[in-house]
Amino acid sequence: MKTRQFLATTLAAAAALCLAAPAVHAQGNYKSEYRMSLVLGTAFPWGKGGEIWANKVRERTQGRINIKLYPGVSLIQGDQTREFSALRQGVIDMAVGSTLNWSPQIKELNLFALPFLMPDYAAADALTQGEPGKRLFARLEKAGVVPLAWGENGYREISNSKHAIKTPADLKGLKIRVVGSPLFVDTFTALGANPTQMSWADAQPAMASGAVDGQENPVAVYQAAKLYTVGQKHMTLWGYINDPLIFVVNKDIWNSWTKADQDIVRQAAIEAGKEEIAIARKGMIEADKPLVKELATNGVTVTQLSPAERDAFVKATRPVYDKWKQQVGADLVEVAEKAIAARKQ
Ligand code: X2X
Repeated sequence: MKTRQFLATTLAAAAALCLAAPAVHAQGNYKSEYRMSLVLGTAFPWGKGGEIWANKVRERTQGRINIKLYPGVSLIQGDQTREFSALRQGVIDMAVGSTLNWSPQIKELNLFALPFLMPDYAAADALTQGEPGKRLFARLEKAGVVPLAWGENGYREISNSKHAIKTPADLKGLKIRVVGSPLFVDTFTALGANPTQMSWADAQPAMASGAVDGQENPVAVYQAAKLYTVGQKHMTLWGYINDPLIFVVNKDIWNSWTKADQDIVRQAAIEAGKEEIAIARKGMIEADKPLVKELATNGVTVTQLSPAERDAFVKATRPVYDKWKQQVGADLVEVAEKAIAARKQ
């Protein structure tokens, strides 16, 4: 009797499972793992943002959407400027990516690399959280991906192994590693430097061997990567560009999820983006800038520019700004300039 009852219950449970399983599949063809691409791993604010997103999604979907992090853009062998194409093609399922790395494919994203467009954090927020951000997300959707939220790599400051940079003349002849977009080559050429394009993976050995003299990256990246150990002893805080990050999902993957799960992934991205921005700015927005102080304890010479000194860099790069305003789209740049002028400080 007991055995029969047990058998009946087991059979009923098995039947229910058989019925339920195809229903789940019909709703969405879920993979056992989703691959998230990142340039920088969890030692950096960028990677932490990706981890926060993945954890929230895993928890809130009870593991239905299980995300694995692939830092070092390892799904595309470290070639960060190919990330956007790989995302579109489905080699990558989702990413927290830099606008700088995607700008070779989406020219409008060069907006953020226009030299000295964003004078402060409020200006960066005015772009990502305002009309320019909306337009850029629409542009990305048109390109076939699903953008969900903004994060931030940070204001990019220049370091080098030779001497303090106080004027554009100090950059003359310095070999500077830059990221993917040709806009960077124009900017550093205008400043009299000798720019060379290189992935982040190649940049660190190049600094260590002295193949390049300098680089530009946020202070948080410089610190976490310990660039003072590869000869980068001089840093100038010029804040010439801010590098936002975008939380994004491949379109086919997105469409394979239920509406409820899409909502969870989007909401988690928005929250993770906010948290990531706070992490990225930590140490830089307090009055005494603790992160900058840390540089000094690592033996780095930190150069702060007076407004007049900074202005010399703005002037020297203005022709590049004007040229690339056309490439980005004069209309979008004007919307951005207006958003910045109207920002709350
Ligand atoms: O390569 C860089 O400099 C980095 C890590 O900041 C980016 O991916 C834009």
